[in-house]
Amino acid sequence: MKIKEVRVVVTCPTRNYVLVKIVTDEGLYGVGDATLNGRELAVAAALKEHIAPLLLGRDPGCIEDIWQYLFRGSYWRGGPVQMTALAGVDMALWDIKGKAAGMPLYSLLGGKTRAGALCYTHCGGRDFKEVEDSVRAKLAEGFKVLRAQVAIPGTKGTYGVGSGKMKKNKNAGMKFLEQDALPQEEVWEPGPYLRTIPQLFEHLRGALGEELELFHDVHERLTPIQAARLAKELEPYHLFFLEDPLRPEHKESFRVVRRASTTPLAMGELFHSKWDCLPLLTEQLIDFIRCDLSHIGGITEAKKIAAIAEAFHIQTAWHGPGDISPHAHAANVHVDVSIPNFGVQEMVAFPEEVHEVMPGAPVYKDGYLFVSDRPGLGTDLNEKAAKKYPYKRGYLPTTRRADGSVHDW
Ligand code: KDG
Ligand code: MG
Repeated sequence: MKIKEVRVVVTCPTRNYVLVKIVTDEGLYGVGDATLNGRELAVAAALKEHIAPLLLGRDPGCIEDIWQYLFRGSYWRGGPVQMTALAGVDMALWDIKGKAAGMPLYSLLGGKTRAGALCYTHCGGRDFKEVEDSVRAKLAEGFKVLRAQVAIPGTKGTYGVGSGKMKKNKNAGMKFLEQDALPQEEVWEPGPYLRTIPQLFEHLRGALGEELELFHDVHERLTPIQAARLAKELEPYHLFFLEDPLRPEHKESFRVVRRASTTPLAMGELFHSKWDCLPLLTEQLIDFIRCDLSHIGGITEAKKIAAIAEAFHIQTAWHGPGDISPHAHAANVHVDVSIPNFGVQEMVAFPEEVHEVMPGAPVYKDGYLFVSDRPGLGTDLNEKAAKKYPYKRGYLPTTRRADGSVHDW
C-alpha cells in the first residue's frame, strides 16, 4: 500500500479545526487532528507545503519510520507547529493501520485494560454558589471527577469560568467562548486569586462532602513560591490534582511546589515531546502527565510517554479540550483504555456542527468515555459538511496585570 494523496482540511464548525486526510492507492484513508488553537493556518501550511510532499509514495504502515523521518529528518525539529502537524499525520496513519487490519486502535495498541475511560468535565461560575450548582448538575449527569474554576473578585475575564464573550450554541444550551478576530484582553492578579481558590474548595467540600473528586486548573499563571503556597493551602480539601501550576519553562521549579505539599500535581498540556516530560517523570515531581496528543506528535509519542510514566508510578490525564477535534479525543480514549497507568480523561460535549463534520467522537456514559469497535480511530470527516463552515481567524485571550503589563494567559 502506498500514500497517494495528503489533503488538509481547515474548517470552523463553531471553532477552527485542522484535519489531515491521508489517502492510499488502495482506497483506504485515515484522518488525524492537526489543530493548534490560534495558529491553525501555520500548521496547515507546514503540512501542505513541507510535509505532504515527503509522504507521497511511502508505505503508510511504517508509522514509526515515517515519524522518525519527519521528526529527525527535518533538522529544525519540535515546537508546537511541527509537532501538531506530525500528530495529524501520525493519527491518520494509525487510522489507516486499524482499517487495514479491521481492528479498532485500542486493539492494535495491546487490547483493552479497562471498559471505559473515567472522565472529567468543567464546572465554572461567577461565585462559589454558582460553581456548587454547576458541580451538582454535573454530578447528576454521572460525573465522578470535576474541575472547579471561579471568577476572581476585582479581575476581568478569569480562565475557565466563561467570563469572556460567550456564544450560545444550539446544543443543550451549551455556551462556547467566542474567538474574536483579535484577542480579548483579561486582567488578573495573583493576590486575590491565591486568597479565593482555597475558599472555593472550602465551600465545595462543606457543601458537597468528600466523596466526589475535585480539582483546579491554575493555567500556568503562578510563580514557584505562589504555586507552593496554593498547593499547601489546598491540602485539607484533598484535590484529585492541581493542574499546570507553572509554565513548562520552569520544570525545575516543580521541586519547590513538591517540597511544600502533598497535593497531587498534574502537568503537560503545553509539552511537545517525551524530553519535555522527562525531568518531571524521572524525579516524580508530578502525579499525572497530561500531554495533548495533538501537540506531541500523536499516538506514537503518547504511548512512549505513558510507558516512561508507568515506570515512575505516574498516571495519564491527556488534555481533552474543545479546541482539539473528535479524532484527537478518540485517540485519547483508545490510548486510555489500552495502557495500564491511565488516570483520568478530560472531555467536552461537542456542538452539533462538530458531530456533523467529524462523526464518531467517544461516547459519554455515567462518568466514563467509550470508543467504538469500528476499525481505526472510529471517527470520520465529512468534507462536504466541512465546506459549509469556512475558517474564521480566531485567537485565545491574552492576560495583563492590573498595572497593564503582560502576564501569561
Ligand atoms: O487552547 C488552549 C486550551 O486548550 C486550554 O486553555 C484548555 O487548559 C485547558 C484545559 O485544561 O482544558
Ligand atoms: Mg489546562
